[in-house]
Amino acid sequence: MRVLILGGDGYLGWPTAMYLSARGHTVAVVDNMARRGYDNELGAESLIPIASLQERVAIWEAVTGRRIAAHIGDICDYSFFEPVVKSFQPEATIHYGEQRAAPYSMIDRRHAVYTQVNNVAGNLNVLYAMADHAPDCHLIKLGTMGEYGTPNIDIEEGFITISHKGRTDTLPYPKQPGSMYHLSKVHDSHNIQFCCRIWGLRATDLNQGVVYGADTEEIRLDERLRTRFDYDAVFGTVLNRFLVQAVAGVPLTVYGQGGQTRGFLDIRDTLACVELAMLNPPQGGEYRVFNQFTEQFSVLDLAKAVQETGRALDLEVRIDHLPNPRVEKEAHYYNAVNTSLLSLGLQPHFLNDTLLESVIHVVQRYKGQIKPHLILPQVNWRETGSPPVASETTAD
Ligand code: NAD
Ligand code: USQ
Repeated sequence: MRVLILGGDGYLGWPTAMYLSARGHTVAVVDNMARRGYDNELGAESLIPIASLQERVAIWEAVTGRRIAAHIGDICDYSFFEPVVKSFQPEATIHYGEQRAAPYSMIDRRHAVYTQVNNVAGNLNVLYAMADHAPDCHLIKLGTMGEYGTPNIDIEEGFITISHKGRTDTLPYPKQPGSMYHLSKVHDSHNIQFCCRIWGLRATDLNQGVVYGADTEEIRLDERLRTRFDYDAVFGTVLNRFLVQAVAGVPLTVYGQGGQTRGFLDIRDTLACVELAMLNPPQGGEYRVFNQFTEQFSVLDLAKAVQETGRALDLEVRIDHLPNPRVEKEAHYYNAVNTSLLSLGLQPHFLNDTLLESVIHVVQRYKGQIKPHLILPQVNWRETGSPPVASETTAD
């Protein structure tokens, strides 16, 4: 298939590009390098050094003989993005190309506005370009399990059947997201569903849980093909962070009680899920939602698993309970359905000691790069981030 991957320089986009290219698909990627810019802004960087997108594409071609076309530009810039879609004529568009960190979106007003404009306007451009130039293309959009929040009932896959005053309907599942970033994904979902309804587009919204891991089959071909691995308090996700903290000898940063429960998956399963969605497209006009995670854990469960694995590797791992910088429930019911991708054939890689050990080994190779000052959280949900006096002059 002709597959356009948006956000193809990112943690998940780059491995997906290689994975689909290796399986014979014609792959083009789009990225504006915004993610590398956030690192510059925050003084952070991927633990694992990564080559530029252009270098990685060239190395991939040298190693495999397969070509991945790279388009450097902003999805929000329609004069750049529209011709890419028009000329490439994708059969599937996999949309990873958004600002994805909840803490980044909560730094202050400017970062909240940036996140929502970048994500929502970019996604609208994707929808308009598809409607005008590739109306049969299947949009595979990365959403988040965090769109649902933590309701006190089971979380269904996108829709829930409700009986109200004697009448029954199947309606979008209620959304209670926990950050300006997670809200942007809710807005995207509404826009996608609407465009499927009015223009007959087809789309799969993958409500993905938190991803962990550093390796895929393709990355193992050549060290220079590695994808980024974030551990800082803004972009690092919880399990990847805990693994780096264990190696650095820093206490694991459990926020609050650690009872926060989320869906998780191995990075290899992200690639498999996206491929399964792509190979099993919905009908024209259909908007469907798959919950994309393989297991549920509480934050404290994960910390204890890392502590246990660390012990076996002679790492002394301590667990700290920090005041929670986020506003979220720390002890709650959580039971989310994830049967759609399993019924399409997903064979999950479940979290176990071997996987944790293998990521720890990767992290140990880059131990010298760890910057401990990036580990403690600085962004507080309870504060707007505005300066004490109304003196902000930064333009949007
Ligand atoms: P990432 O930040 O590593 O990659 C996103 C890429 O998109 C970056 O390379 C960035 O430069 C690019 N991008 C952002 N805005 C763009 C724009 N306007 N134009 C062009 N490119 C743009 O993130 P990731 O971890 O690979 O996540 C990919 C997607 O999956 C995101 O949409 C995220 O919300 C979703 N997701 C990620 C996780 C996770 O744990 N990593 C979990 C659930 C959902
Ligand atoms: N947490 C800690 N300690 C830490 C880091 C996080 O206790 O050091 C807690 C958080 O408070 C939260 C949970 O761990 O309760 C998950 O946090 P996270 O930073 O790993 O994940 P989150 O902010 O939800 O965002 C990540 C990705 C995002 C994706 C989301 C999927 O960055 O792109 O959408 O996971 S989900 O969580 O299902 O919404």
